[in-house]
Amino acid sequence: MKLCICGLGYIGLPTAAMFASHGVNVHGVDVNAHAVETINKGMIHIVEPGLGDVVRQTVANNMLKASDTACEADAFIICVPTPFKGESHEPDISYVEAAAGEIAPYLKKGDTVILESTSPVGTTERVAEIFREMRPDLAIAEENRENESDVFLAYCPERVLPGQIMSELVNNDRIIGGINRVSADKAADVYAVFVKGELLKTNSRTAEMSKLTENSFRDVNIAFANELSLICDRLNIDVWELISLANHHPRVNILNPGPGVGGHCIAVDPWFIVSRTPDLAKLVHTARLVNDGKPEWVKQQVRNAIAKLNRHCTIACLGLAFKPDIDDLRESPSVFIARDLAAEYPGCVVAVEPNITELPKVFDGTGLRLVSTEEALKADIVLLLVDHHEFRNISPDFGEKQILIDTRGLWRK
Ligand code: SAJ
Repeated sequence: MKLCICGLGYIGLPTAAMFASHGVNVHGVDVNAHAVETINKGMIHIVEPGLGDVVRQTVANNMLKASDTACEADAFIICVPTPFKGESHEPDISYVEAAAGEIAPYLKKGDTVILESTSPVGTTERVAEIFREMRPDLAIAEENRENESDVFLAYCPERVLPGQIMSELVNNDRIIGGINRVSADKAADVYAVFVKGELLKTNSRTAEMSKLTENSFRDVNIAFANELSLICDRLNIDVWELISLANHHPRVNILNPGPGVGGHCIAVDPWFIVSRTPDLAKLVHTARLVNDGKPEWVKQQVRNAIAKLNRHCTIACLGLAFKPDIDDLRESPSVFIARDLAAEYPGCVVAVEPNITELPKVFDGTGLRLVSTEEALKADIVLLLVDHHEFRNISPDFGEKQILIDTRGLWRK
């Protein structure tokens, strides 16, 4: 089998490398010239445990090649980003449309095309439309008319957790939504090359919605925990004790409050549901607002603490990553909180982030400094934002004149 993968980022490159290490001849495509060059040298441009070795070996064996253009293949996989349109919460599927346009000239009878990018419902049907417009010589049949298909098309969302991608790619169950039934069968044959999890077949709209639903489920549940943390603070109840007690009920499993929800998935995907059905997606929408409102509430806690100490204060932010034990600072609520506090209290804010050595550009001009945990723990206000294991493994002793704001419940008294 020859495979062409469009998009060699956090999902596309590991997927390409996995296929190549299982005997598939893989041609990867990316618009980023630096990524293409790096991969063709057998190196990687992203951080993911275990990926570097597989890329090095498969490039050396000539099983994996990167390029800026697509080519003829038996199967095509699209793994390009689907960001928001500008400042809005509307999904931008233009990269998916561009990838479909790139692939279309190379399609031939019997080929299978799979879309993996997180997409609003109906995007796979839009890809089918593009193929029909550009290649009227090839039939892509609608549901129930599969015998008339020349090309097979399916949606199969990625569901891997960054940091564990190489093992989750193999072991996770996959949802495979065909534009018609035979397309789901053909796409399942492609993944059967290395996937050990179950290959669950459905139609493309259900598969698209399943990805959005999984991340919305998590967002709604985190929002419930975050809302509880606000209510408990007002009512003078320890939310962590409350949750741990309530979770003793056999059918209750409340998640953990925090400073907000970060990353590129959980804070984004629910909007793809809201934008399609704004009048119906009330709970999903409210969860987004609750989680997006949490950083502001945390900043207010700091202002209240400064008012209480009633003196010039130093503030230490512990953790900047969007979740524990990773170096990923993208869309991290902790970064927004630290940046805003540094702007509000110039020269007074320091931060500890054990997983980075340099602050990202967003802190340029804010005066915020990276310091050691030891130095940070001497600040007047210690704001714990991320439960990294480095912080978990210590039990600091705070003086009477210090205030601890623990957004993760790590060091609560
Ligand atoms: N968070 C909390 N409280 C919790 C759990 C998480 O505040 O109890 C916060 C984290 O601190 C972080 C954010 O939520 O800021 C998201 O972290 P996460 O670990 O829940 O999820 P991601 O974004 O790393 O990965 C998710 C996963 N989806 C689900 O668990 C349903 C992953 O399987 C998906 O593949 C990924 O999104 C994706 O690519 O869509």
